[in-house]
Amino acid sequence: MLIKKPSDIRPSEITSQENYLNRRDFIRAGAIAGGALLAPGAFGALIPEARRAKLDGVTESPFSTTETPNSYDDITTYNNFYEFGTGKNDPVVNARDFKPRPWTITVEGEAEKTGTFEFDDFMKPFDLEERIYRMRCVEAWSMVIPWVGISLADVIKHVQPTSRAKYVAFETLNDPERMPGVRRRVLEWPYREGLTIEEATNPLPILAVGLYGEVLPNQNGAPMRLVVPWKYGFKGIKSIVKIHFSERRPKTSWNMSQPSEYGFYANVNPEVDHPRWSQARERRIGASLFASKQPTLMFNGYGEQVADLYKGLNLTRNF
Ligand SMILES: Nc1nc2c(c(=O)[nH]1)N[C@H]1C(S)=C(S)[C@@H](COP(=O)(O)O)O[C@H]1N2
Ligand SMILES: [Mo]
Repeated sequence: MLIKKPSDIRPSEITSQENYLNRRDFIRAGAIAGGALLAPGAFGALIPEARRAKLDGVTESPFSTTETPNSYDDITTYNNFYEFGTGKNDPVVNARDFKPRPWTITVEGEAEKTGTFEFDDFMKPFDLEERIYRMRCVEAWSMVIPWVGISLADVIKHVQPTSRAKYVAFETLNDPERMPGVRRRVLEWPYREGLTIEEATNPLPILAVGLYGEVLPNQNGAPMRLVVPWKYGFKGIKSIVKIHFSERRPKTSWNMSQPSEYGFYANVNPEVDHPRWSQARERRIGASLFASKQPTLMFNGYGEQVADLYKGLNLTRNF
């Protein structure tokens, strides 16, 4: 079993959830007593700025995998983030001095609560959860990552898409001053990604703001990036500045760049090969050099949660 169902949650996890809730009640009571001492919004997610700062009030998610996470070092030194260079070891070096503040998130298109929000204000209504998810890159390697994030479905519910919203699109910051990689046209900037509204409101996707209980490192997409665990890693767009709701399918970066190799859906599927290599097996980063590749699971092992989204869809044609 790879994913815990709510019925499998260990008592220790329930206890920690209860402690957390008690703690929140406590903070609430203190806030009433202490009045103006607490900033407005102190009940919601507060993301500190400092590098590697601890995140407060994080609950454990029942959606986590029970697999052992990769090391902090693996997760933060072997990255894809073309805005900071195309080599796996480039982002950790080139994003070191990137400042993910001040930061705004623009919500636009087919939704009721559109506008441009300071990052802190954007985060306030939501709860922070740790979710340990498997990530499978299209390059046939994988990692297990203890993200901290907010539920994308919660965000979408909050901004109230109109009935015309069939897709949600995301864009990364496009700033050649702060991101040396965008001075080269290796992709058409800004980096773009998108999901159907059904995919985006599934309980699994998160907007991650942390890693190993700490603030998200720049090279992993600070201050906020998408994580969609049943899709190839390139759907997990980093350093998001825009969320757009639309009736029509949005353009996505890798599909624009090489449409025959990268589709819109990008669901992890061991049966549909990349045109230049097999997708049947994966190499777990950090495993012994002598370890053999492991078989890749349909939907990265999240089929029980997401297979219904694609009923009747030809997954070979819609790759
Ligand atoms: N803006 C942006 N987001 C991006 C990328 C990128 O180059 N630019 N690379 C993607 C790819 S291919 C992968 S595998 C994951 C890697 O995430 P990680 O470095 O946090 O492991 O980020 C995705 N998000
Ligand atoms: Mo990737």
